[in-house]
Amino acid sequence: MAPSAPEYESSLIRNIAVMGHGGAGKTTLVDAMAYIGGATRRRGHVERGNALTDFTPEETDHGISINLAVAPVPWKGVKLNLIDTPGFADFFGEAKAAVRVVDGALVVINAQDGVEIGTEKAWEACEERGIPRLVFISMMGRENASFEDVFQQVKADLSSGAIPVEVPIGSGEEFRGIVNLFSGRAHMYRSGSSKGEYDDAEIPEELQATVDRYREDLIETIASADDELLEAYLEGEELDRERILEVMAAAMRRGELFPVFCGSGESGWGVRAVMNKLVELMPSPEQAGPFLAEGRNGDAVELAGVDSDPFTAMVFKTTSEPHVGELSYFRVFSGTVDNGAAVYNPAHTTPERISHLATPAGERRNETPRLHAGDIGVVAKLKDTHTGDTLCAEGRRLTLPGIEWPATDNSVAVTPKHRGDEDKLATGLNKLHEEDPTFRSGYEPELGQTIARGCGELHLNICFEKLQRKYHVEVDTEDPRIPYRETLTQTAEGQGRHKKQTGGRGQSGTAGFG
Ligand SMILES: Nc1nc2c(ncn2[C@@H]2O[C@H](COP(=O)(O)OP(=O)(O)O)[C@@H](O)[C@H]2O)c(=O)[nH]1
Ligand SMILES: [Mg+2]
Repeated sequence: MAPSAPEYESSLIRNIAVMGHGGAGKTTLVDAMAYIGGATRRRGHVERGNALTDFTPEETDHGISINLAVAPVPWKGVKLNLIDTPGFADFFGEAKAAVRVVDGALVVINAQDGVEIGTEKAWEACEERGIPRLVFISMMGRENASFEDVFQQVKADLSSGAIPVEVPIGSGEEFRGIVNLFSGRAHMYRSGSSKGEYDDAEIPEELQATVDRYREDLIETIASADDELLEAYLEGEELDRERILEVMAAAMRRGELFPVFCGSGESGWGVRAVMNKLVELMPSPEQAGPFLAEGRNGDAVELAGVDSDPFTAMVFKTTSEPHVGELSYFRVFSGTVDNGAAVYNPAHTTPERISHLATPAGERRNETPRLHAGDIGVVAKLKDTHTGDTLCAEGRRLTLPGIEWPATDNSVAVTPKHRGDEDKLATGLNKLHEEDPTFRSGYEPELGQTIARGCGELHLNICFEKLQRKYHVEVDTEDPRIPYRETLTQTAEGQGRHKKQTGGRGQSGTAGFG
């Protein structure tokens, strides 16, 4: 366990999921933010297997994010709790879990490929929760990168409320700076800089017309979100920066405006500006609330995201590793929790103890004596608490709405490769489900097979890799058998009686799944 982490008051916390299509540059961007914010001492790289939020052996082997992971980044006195999520459909359950516990999202889009299926799915998941979103068009330094094209796609495919607050200076190899439309100044990045350092400059002449057009759009859009501001704008008054930000944040919370940024996670260019705006525009836990919970008798209870309300927290991820044991990652929705506290799990009517309370940072855990409302923590060795469960104060039993998992529509039959491994297989399969609720398995008597279900072939294969690494069982897979249905007419003795068909298609496949 690493050294202790500083405590952050609720008003100084922003919980943000980093979402988007696989390969959009999310993990790289999170690593850049952690490095620039001083949370880490060296830059990590996805390909080198040392990015802060891609650390499991399966992730470093495949070079992609498979699990959600938390990166706390201190910036301007605030803590950005970033949750990096995988973008591939196979691991969408992780993105859904992250979206359940954050108050805003940073949607990353690669400037080469634009809006992809994973971008749309991520956007939809945010829409369902009604959380504010900020869009980052990354990889501006790549060949064929186009801010304008991608912005038009965002407007057409995601939301007409998308509005650039920056424009890039050059793209591809020519990408060298960004114009901030609020300040009307250019940031020219220093080549070779590792933390996105820039020189302040005038807007390049050839870009002035474009900047004017975007700037007018931006100011008009913001002004139309607020009557008073609109009036001031129409009367030609200079608009106050603080007031603009306030109006913009409110419009974002209403789901009307989505500011668009650009840059490169790899070089760190444009990353500081995004961090500034996450601090300024994303809601604190209190602003994001109230949160709905269910009381002991099914009554609806509103909880403010503040320390003075009763303690509630949601477990959004469970992992277990050899030598570490089980770890439960949770977000405090209301109240506070102290290390050593006795809490309660209403779903399993079990008391639990918070021991070794910590905040997660990639695979590290930093011990902390207390967490305030809104913060994200991790605790070891809970007795009977699972992903999606609520933890609350013993005296005040409250349950938060759980996590909506994506459908698991891929299935395969499994048998242990080595004789005698049947018990190990059963235990391992259960453990996999514990860590990943979108992986399910069970013996299906109708088929005479043990069936594993997941969100895709890659998902299932990676689950079997984990099974081998952590639980030392290798499996052979085959197609599930087609269920035999007794529909033949009995012809013997000329009886000709139809047997009643049992087990509809929909029911047969789900037997034995919890
Ligand atoms: N040129 C360039 N490559 C990038 C940038 N950001 C990420 N990459 C690379 O693109 C690939 C996918 O990035 P990653 O961060 O894993 O994307 P994720 O799947 O969204 O997390 C990796 O090989 C990164 O090194 C960038 O800003 N510029
Ligand atoms: Mg990733």
